Amino acid sequence: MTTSDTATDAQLSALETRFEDTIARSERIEPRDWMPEGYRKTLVRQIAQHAHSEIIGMQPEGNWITRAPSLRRKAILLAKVQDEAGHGLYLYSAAETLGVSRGELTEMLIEGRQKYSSIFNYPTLSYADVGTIGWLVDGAAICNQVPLCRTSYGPYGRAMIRVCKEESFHQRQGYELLMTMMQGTDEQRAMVQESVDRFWWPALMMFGPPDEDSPNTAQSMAWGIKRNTNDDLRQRFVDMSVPQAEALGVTFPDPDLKWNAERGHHDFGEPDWEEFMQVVKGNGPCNAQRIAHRRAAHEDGAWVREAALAFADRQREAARA
Ligand code: BYC
Repeated sequence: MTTSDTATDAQLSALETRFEDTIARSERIEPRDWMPEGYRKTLVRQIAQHAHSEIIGMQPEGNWITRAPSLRRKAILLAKVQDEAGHGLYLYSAAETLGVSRGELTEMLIEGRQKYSSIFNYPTLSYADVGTIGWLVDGAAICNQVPLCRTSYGPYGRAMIRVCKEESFHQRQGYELLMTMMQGTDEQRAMVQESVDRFWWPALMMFGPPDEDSPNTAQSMAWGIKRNTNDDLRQRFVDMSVPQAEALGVTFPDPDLKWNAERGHHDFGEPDWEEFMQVVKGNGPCNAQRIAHRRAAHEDGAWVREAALAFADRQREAARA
């Protein structure tokens, strides 16, 4: 039942109470349950942004499939990029349970009316970037997404469980690739360090703006959509990554990064939030290229969608006859 149905004030207040109680008990809201319009809109925004990120995220890594250094690396990269497509599809399906279609969401993406993660607007300049994306970008994604397995909206949380399992494999393949390169030549080690230097700050920006500048966090946490704030997850990611960098033999490009025994966490420098805002507004190094590519793929696929619809119509008619 939605608010547009002719519910009396008393019925509406009973529905609201039931919704609030479900959230308070940390139980799940399911597609047919009543939900406030703001909750639905927030979920559509976040799930669509997440789905778009998975699909646009195929581009920077897909760039290297034809130039992988060995058959083994090519097979791993192909599997990973295919997994990202799958994640996009689970997420679009989760969004569809909220009354929007994948077609509408794709239109909104290519018209610039919906966002995708800032990280995918940076270029991949060497094969080491495939490893760094796996280690740091998928690592940041896991940090952000494991708590989302407990998000209050059922279809989103269930999609996240499978996504996180696959992201763990992605993270490990990235780390293993970098470890292999670090055991190679000086030139390979330099490639890894150069790649980590470029991706460290953009990876920290994936968690979103600082909490005091995050307009959505408080309400999303009250509704149990988000389980942690942007800054909490960013800190968790830094603490997790520092020992991994040490084991790998690389450094992060942050002179302020050091262990703070009192806090029991690492202190670290401030990302360039002006750069983040520019990238989110569409002015990053690859924004125009990413959207142009996505638009072309969508337009090139029009005949497939038309053929599938015509086939479905014909089958329906045959069944009727
Ligand atoms: N990039 O109030 P805030 C992956 C926007 S991983 C662009 O804190 P919220 C993958 C935000 O949308 C990446 N925009 O927002 C990995 C909002 O704008 P609007 C995808 C960003 O939603 C490897 C405004 O800034 N992961 O897919 O409470 C390979 C204010 O922010 C960013 C997810 O999407 C950003 N980094 O918190 C392949 C995870 N950060 O919409 C693929 C799910 C913020 O109000 N999403 N904005 O105009 C989330 O957890 C949350 O949406 C965020 C932001 C933590 C990202």
